[in-house]
Amino acid sequence: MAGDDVPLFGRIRDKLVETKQAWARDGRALTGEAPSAARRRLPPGQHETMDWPVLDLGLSPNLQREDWSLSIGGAVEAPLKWDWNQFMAQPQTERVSDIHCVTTWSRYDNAWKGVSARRLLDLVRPRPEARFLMFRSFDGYTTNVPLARFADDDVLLAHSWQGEPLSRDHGGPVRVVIPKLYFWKSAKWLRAITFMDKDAPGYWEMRGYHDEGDPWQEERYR
Ligand SMILES: Nc1nc2c(c(=O)[nH]1)N[C@H]1C(S)=C(S)[C@@H](COP(=O)(O)O)O[C@H]1N2
Ligand SMILES: [Mo]
Repeated sequence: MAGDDVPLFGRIRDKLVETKQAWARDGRALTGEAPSAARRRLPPGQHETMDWPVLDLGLSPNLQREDWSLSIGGAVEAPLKWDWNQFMAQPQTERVSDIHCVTTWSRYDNAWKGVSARRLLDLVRPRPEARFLMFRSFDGYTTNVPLARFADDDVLLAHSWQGEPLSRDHGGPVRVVIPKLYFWKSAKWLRAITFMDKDAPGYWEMRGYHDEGDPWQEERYR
């Protein structure tokens, strides 16, 4: 009869309750940490670092500002090409944001200055079919992002970090900064942006990295 199970079930349940009561008495798993502000800021699987690691393919182009230019084309109404002076003549935007690298380090409070993605979009006017972008860099690197991610108001084409010109190692003269995606999406030594109606993988996306790369969803690999 089913009734036979009741005492056994009752005993198991009592044991669980006892254990839980004991944990409550001992304050088990209490860390004494402040409410999880730090954890809300740190995506899953990441740890905070104070320095700023350099990560790239090992070919760090030595570009003088005079030799640098940025071409923007593809599915846009008004393609454009900026040299350094034309780029710097654009309205300048400052943003402070966190870096999250897929290799698990995060670096807080990076002060960037540059031209906002919003400004660029106002000028080139993506066609209705444009849904993705490809960044192309002077070292041959490429990476793709959805247009909706690029259109975020914290996205910059940055030339300065913490009030200083962006160093060659970190992508100077100009790099992309997309704070809400893993840092491999933030192309260094930016050379061109192509708007596309269809998605296409970039350098790491072809090698097993996730297509979108949202650190809060832990979209590291495909
Ligand atoms: N042009 C270019 N951009 C690049 C890369 C690269 O190899 N070439 N590496 C990406 C990767 S994997 C990361 S984690 C970040 C590292 O940027 P940092 O060296 O400034 O930390 O740049 C990204 N942008
Ligand atoms: Mo990376």
